[in-house]
Amino acid sequence: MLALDRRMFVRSVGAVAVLGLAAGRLSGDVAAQAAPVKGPFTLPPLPYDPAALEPHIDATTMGLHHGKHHAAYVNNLNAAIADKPEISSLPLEVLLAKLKDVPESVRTTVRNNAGGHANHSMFWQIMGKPGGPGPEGDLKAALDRDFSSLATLQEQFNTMGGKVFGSGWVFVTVDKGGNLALEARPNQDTPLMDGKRVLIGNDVWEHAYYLKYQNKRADYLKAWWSVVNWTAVGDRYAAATSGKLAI
Ligand code: MN3
Repeated sequence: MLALDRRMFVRSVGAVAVLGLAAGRLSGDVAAQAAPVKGPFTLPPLPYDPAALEPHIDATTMGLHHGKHHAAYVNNLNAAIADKPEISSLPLEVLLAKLKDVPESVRTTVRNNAGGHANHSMFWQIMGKPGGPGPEGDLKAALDRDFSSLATLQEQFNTMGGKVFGSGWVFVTVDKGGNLALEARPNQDTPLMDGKRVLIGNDVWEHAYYLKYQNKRADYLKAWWSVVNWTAVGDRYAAATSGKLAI
């Protein structure tokens, strides 16, 4: 190869590598995603069109978030437990509550990916087309009792979400008595790891909002409330108080 050709070759390979990197960044942290693995866990379908949450959450973000990020958590979880029959038949919420019993060689992988699977499965369910009804009935009474008002909860929730350093989630948990509490967790950790139940949670990883909101996480946190499906949240509240809420 002549020196000039080699330079051209190196430059074009470099350009391809840069393009590949850019594409990988655009689709998030899933550039190295493995081929699909058969396993007990499956990606639940998005219960609405990816554009349904516009203009608050854009269709591109939703498509990548569900079809790439969540899919990768499911796939990685299935891969991690493929040869671990002692844990592969456990329901997701049990697996997360019993992480200390998971073989150490895969414990961190299970924690991250089972957590990611549970968190996102909850997340899609509690959102929907903007403009639906607000909290009603027992749920509204619990919000007013434990946070004095929905507006106060939103303010405290957004403040907590803004303080998550790096990637994580902010949650409202619910116990069997219907009591609500706020907490934040790093990475894909979830209150399910402590046997608690989640009423709602918001994803403050940059992949959840960066295409539309860039560094303005506070704007995303504020806008997110417009797509909370309070009917679905009310159903989760009823399930939690009757001991039937799994994840
Ligand atoms: Mn996410």
